[in-house]
This record gives sequence, C-alpha cells and structure tokens, in this order.
Amino acid sequence: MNESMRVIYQTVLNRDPNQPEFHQAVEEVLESLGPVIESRPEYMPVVKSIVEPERIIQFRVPWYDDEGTLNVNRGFRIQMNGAIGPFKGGLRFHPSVNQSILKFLAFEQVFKNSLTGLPMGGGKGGSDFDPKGKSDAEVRRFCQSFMMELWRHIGADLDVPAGDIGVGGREIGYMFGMYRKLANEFTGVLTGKGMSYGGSLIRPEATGYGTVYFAREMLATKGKSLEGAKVAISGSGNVAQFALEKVLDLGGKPVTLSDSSGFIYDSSGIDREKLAFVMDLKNERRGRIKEYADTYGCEYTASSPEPNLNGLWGVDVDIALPCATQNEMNGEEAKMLVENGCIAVAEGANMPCTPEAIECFHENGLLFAPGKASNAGGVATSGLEMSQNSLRLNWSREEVDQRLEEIMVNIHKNTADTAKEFGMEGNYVAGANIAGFLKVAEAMEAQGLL
Ligand code: NDP
Ligand code: 2IT
Repeated sequence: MNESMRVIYQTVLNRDPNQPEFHQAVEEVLESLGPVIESRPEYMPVVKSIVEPERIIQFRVPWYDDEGTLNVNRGFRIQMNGAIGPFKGGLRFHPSVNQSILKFLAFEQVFKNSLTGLPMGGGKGGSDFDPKGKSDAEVRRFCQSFMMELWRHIGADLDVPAGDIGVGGREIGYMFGMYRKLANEFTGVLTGKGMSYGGSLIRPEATGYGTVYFAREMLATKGKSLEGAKVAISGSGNVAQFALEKVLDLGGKPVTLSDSSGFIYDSSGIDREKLAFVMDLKNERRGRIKEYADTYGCEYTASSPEPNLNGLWGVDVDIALPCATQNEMNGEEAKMLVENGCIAVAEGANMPCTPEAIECFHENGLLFAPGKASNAGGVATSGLEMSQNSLRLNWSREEVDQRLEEIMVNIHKNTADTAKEFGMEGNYVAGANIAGFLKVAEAMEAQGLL
C-alpha cells in the first residue's frame, strides 16, 4: 500500500479497532487505489470520505416467539454511499451480524453497484436474528418488527434493501407487507419480491447465473470453457443453487455443496434431479445438506467448528465457486486447489477468499474473480427490478436474462481493461476496485464531496 493510502488506512483502524472484516475489505481496496492516486492526486479527499459511511442506523427489534417470550435482536442499516444513486444492498439475518460485517458488505456494495453501470449507491443491513429453527410465524413477527423501525429510513428513491444470507422470498414478502401498511403506499422499496407483487423474473437466479457468466468470460480469455470441467461449489443457498444450475447449462460437472454443518462430495456429479432435491431440502423443508449424502449415498464430511469448511477445497476440481460466506477459504485451502490443478476461482459470496488465498491464486497464475465483480449479477437484476417497478411493466424471462448476461460481459470487460490500463493485466481485483471507484469518485467530486 502506498504512503498516502496507509495514512487513511491507519485512521480507519484507529477509529474502529474492533472491525476486522471492515478493515480487510478497506485494505484490499486501498492497496488497489495507489496507482490511481498517483495519476489523479485530486481524488485523495474522495478516498478519505469513501471509507466513512454516510449514515448508520441501529435499532432494537423486539419480537415474541411461539412460547410468548419476548426476544430482543439488534437491527442495522448502513447507508454507505449514495453518490451515484439510491442506497442499494441486501439485508442479512445471521447470528454473526454486527457492524463490522455490515460495514464490509456495504463498502463492497459501493464498488459492485458502480460496476453494474446502473444508478445505485451502496448500502447493507440486517440483524443478528437467526432464522434457523424458527417457525414461519416467528419469522413473520420478527420481519414485521424489523420493518416497523426500518420503514422510516428507506424508500424507492432513497434506499432499496433486498435479500442476503437468511433473507429470501419469504422474508422479503413479510417485510414488504409491513412497509406497505406503514407507508401507505405501493412502491418498489424492496427487491427480490414475489412475482405476484412486483418481483422480477430471473432475480432469484441472478447472482448464481451471473457468477458463472463471469467465470465463462474469464475462461474464454485463455481459450477454455466450463464444458466438461469439474466444479466445487460451497454453500447450498440461493447463490450456490443457481450457480450450480448454470454450471450444468454450460456443460460442467458440479461435485460439492455445503452448509454450516458440513459438505457433500458427489463424485458422480450433481445433476438436475439432485439439484431439485437440494432446492426442496433447502428452500421448502429447510433441512441440512447431510440428507443429500444419506439419500444419494455419497461422501459427507461434518465441519467443526463453524464456519470451518475445511476439506471442501481439498477436492480435485478444475474450477471453484465459493458461494457461502466471508473468509470461507484460507491460504492453505487455496494451496490445495492449486496443487490439484484448479485453473479458475470466481467468488459467488462476498469476500469468501482471505487475502492469503487471493495472493496464492495470483502467484500461481489462476484466474481469480473477486465477488464485487463476479457476484454483481444479483444486485444488477435488482436494479432491473427497480426499473420495471418504475415503468410499471414486467419484462420476460429471456429479456431479463439477456440483460443480466450483457451486464456480466460488460463488467468482465471493464475490469479486465482497467487492470490492463493500470499495468496489472489479469488482476481482476485491481480492475474491479479501480473501475468501481472511478465512477463513484467522479460523482462525489462533482457533488462537492458532501
Ligand atoms: P443463503 O442464506 O441462501 O445461503 C447461505 C449458504 O451459506 C447456506 O448454505 C449456509 O448454510 C451457508 N453459510 C452461511 N453462513 C455460513 C457460515 N458462517 N459458515 C458456513 N456456511 C455458511 O444466502 P445466499 O446464497 O443469498 O448468500 C451466500 C453468499 O452470497 C453471501 O456471502 C452473500 O453475501 C452473497 N451474495 C448474495 C447475493 C444474493 O442475491 N442473495 C448477491 C451477492 C452476493 P446454513 O444454512 O447452514 O447457514
Ligand atoms: O451482496 C449483494 O449484492 C446482495 N446481497 C444483493 C443486493 C441487492 O440489492 O440485490
């Protein structure tokens, strides 16, 4: 990191010494921005500003469980940067949620949203509520209480939340209902909505599909493709499921999935029928991935302690798609992938690879796609949902998928070209950070750095 960036990074460390995930995300971006500041020193004040959220909202979320006992969770919304459009980003419900995790996610979102080319600022929110093991009625009461406070801070032209870990169609539905009641209006204030009340086709598929479109583009630069490639996928939620589906579409062979309890390795390949089983298991019955191994008689390895996915990345594959959570792959695990001849890694999750893992990929010449580029298809399609809501029109499945694919191809081109322009050809991390930054920086400067 160059000296001027180090000064800013030190301020971030001093201000919030207990936010390791936020520090990790900021450090990576500041490392990339050195060459930009050398050619554009007037952007220094932008960098100083961009690491500080515009606004952080924290609130109490009281809710009654099925026994009639009062539970109190903590709710947050981080409005990180609104220079290029309304704040936009998901809500995460997971017991690990705290300010550090949401600030890292909101920070990444600023650059990601800029890369999509759509007018969306960056934000993130959520709660330390754990939906696991809760009844539908408990989840509904929680979502309603959460929205009872959040509604006054969001709006279709102000801040538009969506899903993330632990927040899918069910939760968005409950929150949308409460927003509509409190605000007394029907607007596109949330994305990831159901099709009967303003949702967009392809939004559920978009993050996973987009990640695989990006991987396809990277592979093509080396004259390679997904056809016949063995693919390791982690997670078994929204992103993992649809990444897997698109890998099958493109002729690849997915062999792993995981959840926080462990992972399965199915050497015969996870086909469409098995994927349908996973979707029912995870989305309807909300069961554990171990049931897959029990049903299809493949290998299952329990992970302990959570969130250690150790072992999954030791499987012999050509391509790896981490689609579960942050820091799920460390340097040692990255080395195992390299030793097994893996040629490409595309992040479906946000920041799943540690800095050591990324360094290992770069040193060994692997194609590596950072999440803020490769998983941008989800938020991009949220942007398309917002457009359709404003137009009061619905586009067809083919039309949305085609726009998503175009956006991913453009993000790939933009990140690759930017890396080359700044003398770091093949480094998609630098390309994504710099290209994402430049648009936001121009807007912030034009608006007087408020
Ligand atoms: P889901 O809640 O649908 O699925 C998350 C999956 O990851 C589950 O299999 C879950 O297992 C596993 N997981 C979550 N936390 C941990 C943990 N601490 N240790 C091990 N496994 C874990 O979430 P999504 O699929 O939507 O999100 C996955 C990742 O993709 C996240 O990083 C998210 O930020 C990112 N992302 C999501 C987008 C979206 O549109 N949904 C867009 C862009 C990025 P279990 O059920 O056991 O907890
Ligand atoms: O991390 C992400 O980009 C998301 N969770 C999706 C955000 C969105 O607004 O669709």
